[in-house]
Parts: sequence; structure tokens; C-alpha cells
Amino acid sequence: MSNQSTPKAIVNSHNEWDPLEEVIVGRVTGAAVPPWHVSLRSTAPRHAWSLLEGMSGRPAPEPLVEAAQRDLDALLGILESSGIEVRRPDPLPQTGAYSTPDWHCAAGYSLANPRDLLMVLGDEILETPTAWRSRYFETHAYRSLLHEYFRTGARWTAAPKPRLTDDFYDEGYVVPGKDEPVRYSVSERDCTFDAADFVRCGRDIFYTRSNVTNEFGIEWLRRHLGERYRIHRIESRSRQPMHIDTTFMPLAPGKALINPDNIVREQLPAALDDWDCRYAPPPVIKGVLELSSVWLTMNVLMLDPQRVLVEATQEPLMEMLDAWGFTPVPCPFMGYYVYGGGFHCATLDIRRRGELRSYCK
Ligand code: ABU
Repeated sequence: MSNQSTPKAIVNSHNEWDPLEEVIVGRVTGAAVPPWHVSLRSTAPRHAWSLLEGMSGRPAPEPLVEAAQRDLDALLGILESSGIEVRRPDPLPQTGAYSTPDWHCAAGYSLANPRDLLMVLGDEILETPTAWRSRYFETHAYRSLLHEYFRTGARWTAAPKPRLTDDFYDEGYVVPGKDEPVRYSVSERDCTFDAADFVRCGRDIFYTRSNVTNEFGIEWLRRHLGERYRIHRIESRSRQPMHIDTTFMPLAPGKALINPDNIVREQLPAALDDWDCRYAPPPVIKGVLELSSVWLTMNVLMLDPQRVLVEATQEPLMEMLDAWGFTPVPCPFMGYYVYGGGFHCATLDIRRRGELRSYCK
């Protein structure tokens, strides 16, 4: 490999809204129900616990895969017909067992949510250190793409791989009650964070502390980013926090959707004082979600600062966005939700047309 000149990077994305040119979209085939573990209990809704425990580590049921695949095909169609280059992870089955020197895991999880473990910051693509054993090797499915992006000039980095030994987790964890202080299933013995606990607004990055992202992980990322970025904590009232993109979702310069269950608008960081942050309307959910809260409905994807992909049955959200000056692009996605992700989770924007700049005071 020549070191004489670095080609112009394919990877270039600084925020959640610049015009989208290339995107990775997840896969729903080859998935497993993640093995039952305290890290799952701390994030999955209580009503789903016995089902998840009963199906622990088994292949995802075929009818669910088929329904999710129909939604995925609709999403791929919209992206491709919008002239956006769509890339896919390798079809690496997640159903096999594996071990490290410290533990054994009966299966992986899925490739449905590329947003969770890969973070794009300008021309850098960063593998993040997940707290879920069932996702420990998930980014292997992105190796071909990562090699290609590196060869074409991207900076490819990986945070330190955590050991995830038994003593990293709080086996006695119970979900805190509404008025109790938040507690987490992961300790500070190791450095963990998911990319999906961070959203990018140019030089300002917003994050939530969660059951997958600990203080050690946040500090690691802060030092890694250095002076070029400022990172701001968003306090969530969620009792089972995991991932910021159902709590605070930037849509355009100075505009963000916020979750009325998790956010007190007046407590948002001062960097957002000039922003128009509006509460998302109540989700329209038929059936139950096993791996997420109902707020996947606000997990939208911006195609550009105007056009926003919204789940097709979310009339209240589409009306609200339309009245706010956006152009909602409806796409069925309720079948995909069973994998714990909406449009933002199901995608990873590799290239958006734009540069690094500041959008906050
Ligand atoms: N992966 C996003 C799930 C977040 C939530 O349950 O709200």
C-alpha cells in the first residue's frame, strides 16, 4: 500500500442533516435473539423479559425476519431512488456461539443497526467498545467496507476492546423506579460506549450516559476527540437508557426533536439555548416492541436538511414535521422495529455533502 498520497476520502460526515450521498444500511437475515443477560434486562422493556429469556440465543423467528425484510426493501428503494449510494455489511450470520478467555456467549445479535457500534466523525470511522457480549464481534461484518474506506483515505480507528468480565456487570441490578435515582447495569471497571449514544452537530457532539455507555467510555472519547470538538451531556429521565437517538434527535441546523418522557427542555445544555427543540408527539404503535422503547418513532433519518424519513403510520409526527417546515418521506418500518432500531439506528451515514462547522453558541 503506497504512503505517498492519500486519496480523497469517501468518508465525510459531520452532522445528522447535510445532504446524504452514501449510507450503510443494516441486514435482518442471520440474526439471533440476543442471549439473556443483565445488560439486556437493563434495556429491554419489562413486558418482553420472559419472551426474550425463553428465546435466548435462538435464531430470529422467520415471520419476523420476513416482515422486517419487507420494510428494509422499502427503505432501500427510497434511498436508491433518491440517488444515495447504499452499502451493506457482509452477510455474516450472528447465530453461532463464541468465547473469549473470559466468557462464553451462546449467540450474537444482528446486523440490523450499523449506527450502534460505528461512529463517523468527518473522515474518521471509529469502532466503539460495546458493553454487550452478544455484539462483541459484530463489526467483523463491516470489515470489507472498513478496508475499502481505509484504502480510499478514511482514518480507521478502534477504541480499546473491553474484556467484559463478569465483575464488569451489576448482577444485582434492578430497573430503578420512577422516583428513584438512575442506576446502571455496567460499572466503571472497563471502558464502554456505543456510537448511538452520541449525535453529531458539527463541532458539538451530544451524548447520553446509559446502560451501555459509562463515564470511562465518555472520557475516552472526549480525550480522543481533543480540541476540535465539544461534547455535551444530555440528561435523560429514562429508567433504562440506551442510545440518544430516541431521546434527542437533531434534524437541521438549530432544530431537534426531543422525547417528552426523557427530556426536560429547560434542562438541555446551554449550547442548545438558541435551538428550537420540540417535543415529539406520542408514538402510534400497534403491538409491542421487545428490544426498545416505543420512541423508535422519533428515530428518523434526514436525507438532507429538509427531507426526513418517517415511519409510515406516524401521522402525528408527520403532521408536526410538515408544520415545522420539513418534508416527511413516509416508509413502513414497524416490522423492522422488532430489531430494536428505527431509520437512524438502521443506517450509518458515510458521506454527507458538507464541512465541519459550529451550529451552537
Ligand atoms: N437502539 C435504540 C433503542 C432506544 C430505545 O429503546 O429507546
